[in-house]
Amino acid sequence: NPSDCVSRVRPPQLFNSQNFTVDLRMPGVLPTESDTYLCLAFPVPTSRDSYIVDFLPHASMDTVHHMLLFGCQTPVSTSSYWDCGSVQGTCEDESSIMYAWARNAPPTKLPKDVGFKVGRNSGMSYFVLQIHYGDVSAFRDHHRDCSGLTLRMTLKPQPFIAGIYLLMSVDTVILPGKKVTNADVACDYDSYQIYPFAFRTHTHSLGKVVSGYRIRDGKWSLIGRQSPQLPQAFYPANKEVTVQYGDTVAARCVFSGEGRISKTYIGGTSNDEMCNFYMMYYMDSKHAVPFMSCMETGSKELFRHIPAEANVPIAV
Ligand code: IYT
Ligand code: CU
Ligand code: CU
Repeated sequence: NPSDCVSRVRPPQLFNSQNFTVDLRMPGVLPTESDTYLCLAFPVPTSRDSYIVDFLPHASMDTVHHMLLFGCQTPVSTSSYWDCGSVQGTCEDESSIMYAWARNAPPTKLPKDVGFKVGRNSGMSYFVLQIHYGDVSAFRDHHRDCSGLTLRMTLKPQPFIAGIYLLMSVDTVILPGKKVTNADVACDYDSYQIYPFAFRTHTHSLGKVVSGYRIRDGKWSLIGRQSPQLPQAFYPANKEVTVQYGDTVAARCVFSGEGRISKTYIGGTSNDEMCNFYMMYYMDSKHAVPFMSCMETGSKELFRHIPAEANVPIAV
């Protein structure tokens, strides 16, 4: 029933309730080609500060390969939905990822008392949902899809604010046929303490393993390590490892150039590569920073001390 597919804000059940839900659903789409990426923009329904406290995915298991939720100021389009597979993408300005659902991976839950802060005053005016339809053979019957995400939200200020720290390589070059190329990224951390609780890795097909660390007094502590060939969801991070002023955060992606006949660069297409390590953290709301990133190449000297596990490919 297509009328079930329309995006809507469900008003509070009670007049004075601070809680509400937002449904981000594809409006009954029929992708015709495999590996179609469709995006949907939805204005944050209030100008007041509000908080996402839970995510409820609705995805057709036989067709949806992954879903990503972004927050931003200016989406590429505000029409009901658009093809966001090519370079045009999701947002005109900086976007920040807030949620990932991937087939065959357990979805992330936010810890208690933690919320993503959104609202037209906090620089997050739009939600953009990206859905990757993988195998579209299930659409041969011409049924329409309303996959998406329900956000549980509240106006009640949360003690802790969720955020994302993205480490990414911008200059890696992978030589054809070369068995091992490391992309090393590291930055000094100079903000208030963060508590990483989930991490996500992203490369394209040449990535073998991606690991993220905190370095304190020369000691490397693992935040998370995963194969980017497994579903690219947020996985639980090592909760013992927090990051504070004076620490260094570092990530290594291991690539193989086998099977390529020319150099592979960082870029947006599937013939290019990416090296991303995302940390999802929470932070005291008093001095919350919702998005941070690191794009500096890690020094040889620093990475001489990286634990050996970072070089061990994960079998998939
Ligand atoms: C060049 C690159 O590595 N791009 C990544 C990381 C990235 C994410 C965001 C870069 C920027 C962003 O605003 I959000 I600038 C990249 O595109 N990663 C993809 C998605 O676009 C999020 C991924 O699946 O991690
Ligand atoms: Cu996908
Ligand atoms: Cu990519």
